[in-house]
Amino acid sequence: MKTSALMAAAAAAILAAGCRDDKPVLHIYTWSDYIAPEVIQGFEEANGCKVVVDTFDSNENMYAKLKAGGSGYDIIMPSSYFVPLLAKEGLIAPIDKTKIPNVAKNFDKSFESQITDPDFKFSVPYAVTYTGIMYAKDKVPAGADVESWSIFSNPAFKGKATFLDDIREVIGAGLMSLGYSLNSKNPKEIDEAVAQVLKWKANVRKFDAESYKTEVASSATWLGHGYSTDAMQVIVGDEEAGDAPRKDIGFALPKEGFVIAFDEMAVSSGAPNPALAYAFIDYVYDGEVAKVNMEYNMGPMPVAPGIAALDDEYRDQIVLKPEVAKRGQVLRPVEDDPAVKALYDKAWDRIKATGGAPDAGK
Ligand code: N2P
Repeated sequence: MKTSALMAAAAAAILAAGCRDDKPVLHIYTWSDYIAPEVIQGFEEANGCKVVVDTFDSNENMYAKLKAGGSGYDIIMPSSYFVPLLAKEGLIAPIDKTKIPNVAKNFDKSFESQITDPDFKFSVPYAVTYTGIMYAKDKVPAGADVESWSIFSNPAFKGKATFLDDIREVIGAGLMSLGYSLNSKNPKEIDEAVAQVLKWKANVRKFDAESYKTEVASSATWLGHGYSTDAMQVIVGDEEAGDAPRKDIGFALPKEGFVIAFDEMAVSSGAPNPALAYAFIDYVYDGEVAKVNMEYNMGPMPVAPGIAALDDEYRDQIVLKPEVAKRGQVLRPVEDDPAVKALYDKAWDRIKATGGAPDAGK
């Protein structure tokens, strides 16, 4: 081979290996541990691009960052209930449905009642999480009911419990434990929910929405208010990463009610690369891609052929049984009503400022 041919071959090899540094970039702003690495890699290879993932731990923190002008994101993954606020404030752009044929083809309509924007005007549903209680099985005292929010006031868990650092999740748990709607706008009910959470807070070490999963796994804490996906990822383990299944960890969805929260994919109004954003949304609605993604994420995506393709052992862990699902309540928007938002903000300030177990975070 002549030198020039050699160099051309080397250049071709570099291109094929994805080593060009002038590749287009897709910036995604999402929750932690929420997209399978294989899915990211598959998308990069199919589109000759690079994907950069940045994470947030609550809708409020995501919103604050976007408001402060910290964008450069193409895709943002707010919870469904938070989409109307982002749309109202012009932070996300209307969806061009002509660019995402897989969505119309593969969307599983049985999820329609759980989302806020069933016409996909501003967002396309990504995956659903259920909020419950992740726990270390051997630390639950005999007779204690871990399928009830009241476990948070059991003195056996003093300093060993954490709450999500999330206003709607925490106040919602208080509301549901009292038999009220998760989406209550009633000041008296919200007040009672605060009192309930403050009772639990005597045991609570900190508010945290990301590290609790490894803390329960390592016994640093024993009870974590948390997301089904996080807990199931730990319980099922990750063979490839060398993480064995954890039979000693459980996840319970309280009988008084639990949160059903869809997270969505929205295209940022200032998206540097909207074409790649649409390509990604369409890609994750492919049945085979969705299957791989769900078996990593451990939460259902509303992608009918993906759900149909799940391996049986995973389907049982990912798709809720109807008798369990009916105890859940769908998180709905209250944030777009300024008076109700103020009520929740005040309640949250009181929760954060009062009491807590030793070294409880404020
Ligand atoms: C974190 C998942 C968060 C989902 N891994 C919030 N609905």
